[in-house]
Amino acid sequence: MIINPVSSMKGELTVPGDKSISHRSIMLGSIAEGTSRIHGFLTGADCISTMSCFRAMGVEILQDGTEVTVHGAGLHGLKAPADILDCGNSGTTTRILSGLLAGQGFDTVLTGDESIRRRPMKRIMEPLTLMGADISSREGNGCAPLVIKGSALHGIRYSSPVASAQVKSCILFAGLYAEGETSVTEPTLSRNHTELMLQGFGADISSEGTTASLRPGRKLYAREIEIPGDISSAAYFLGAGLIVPDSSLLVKNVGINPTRAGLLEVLEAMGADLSLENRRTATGEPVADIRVRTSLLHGTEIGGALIPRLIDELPLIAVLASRAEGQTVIKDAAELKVKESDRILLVTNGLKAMGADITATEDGMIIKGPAKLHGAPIESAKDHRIAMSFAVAALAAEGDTDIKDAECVRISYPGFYETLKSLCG
Ligand code: SPQ
Repeated sequence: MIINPVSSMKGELTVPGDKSISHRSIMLGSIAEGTSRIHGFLTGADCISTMSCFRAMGVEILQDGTEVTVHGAGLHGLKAPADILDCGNSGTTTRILSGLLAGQGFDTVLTGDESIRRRPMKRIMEPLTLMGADISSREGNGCAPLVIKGSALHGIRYSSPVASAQVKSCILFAGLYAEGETSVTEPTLSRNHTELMLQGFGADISSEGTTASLRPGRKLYAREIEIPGDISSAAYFLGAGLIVPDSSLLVKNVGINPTRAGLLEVLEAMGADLSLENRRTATGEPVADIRVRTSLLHGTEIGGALIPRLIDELPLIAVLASRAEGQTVIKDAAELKVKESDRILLVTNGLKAMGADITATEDGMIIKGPAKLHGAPIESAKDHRIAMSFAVAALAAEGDTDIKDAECVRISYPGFYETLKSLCG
């Protein structure tokens, strides 16, 4: 995909539904009693993978674009799938589903694409094993394919070494099937969509600081869910609106859950002309319209508890930092190395190729700006966040940028390039 620079970006847009919330709505809807109606579902490949896995376990799910109806099978109503469950490219599906499957009355095997089969699964295998689960890595390398034999589980108090919503959610889903209370404490708080949605479905769950505790035994009840736009998808348009000259964009209906919205704090710290309008809530999640205008950005420091609140936005932030005045330091973000790709490596290589002054560190990046970016061939390694971040860089660069495997944006944002084009002056 060749992307050319543009002279301005103007207009309004909505972005597709939140990926994390879309996954969880299918998962909880499937094990609830009754019919859940989901509005604004993300039709990206990752969420379709989750839907296919539950259909394979006998759940009736009807989809009409972004409207989805899930006929819940109840907590104990899932059926043994006839085949291996394919999680595609989705770490969220693989990890959370493993927790849910550990306590079923049947065995399963979970796998996914090449990227998924390289991503670390020990982080979920260890706590699940402590709960009494029988889960193993078929190749013995701590990665998928995962073989899960349905077992009797018991609750644990788990102190997670990593701030990860997938690890936390995996354990909480297993906790629904365990005897006794399950609690997970994280080093710093990760996104809390699972906790909010479990509560909405009627589970007995509470949160205090960085600890979430779940007491099993209650049935879950179907509900109506309105999914807000994904802030991780909105991020690319916010970024483009800030670094493309003479721009003004309004991104409507964006989820701004504080455990997800670290990006907004960083943009403000970088001097962005950004405002939040029309604040409201949608099914327990805070939502707003976000307006940005072209801004002279300056460098900042990003680390600590902020990292899990903007982990998926860091490639885009690095792009913005390359156009900002002064130095930006991103630290405590070693998790970037175990996403769909090694995002530290790919961001550093790509931005260097475009003329930026960027150095990879063990747990992040140091970027000195502002650089005059120029077009270059960019390796996305089929990582949707890399492809979209460099599409934004390309708009503010000189000359053509060629993004390899650009179609991988379908994972989280079908129609991304079309929307981008429609806003370019
Ligand atoms: O699902 P997947 O592939 O892990 O997706 C990513 C992404 O960039 O879309 C990460 F690669 O988002 C994760 C996110 O990084 C989605 C997620 C969730 O929905 O619970 C949590 C984060 O991962 P983690 O490992 O920090 O829990």
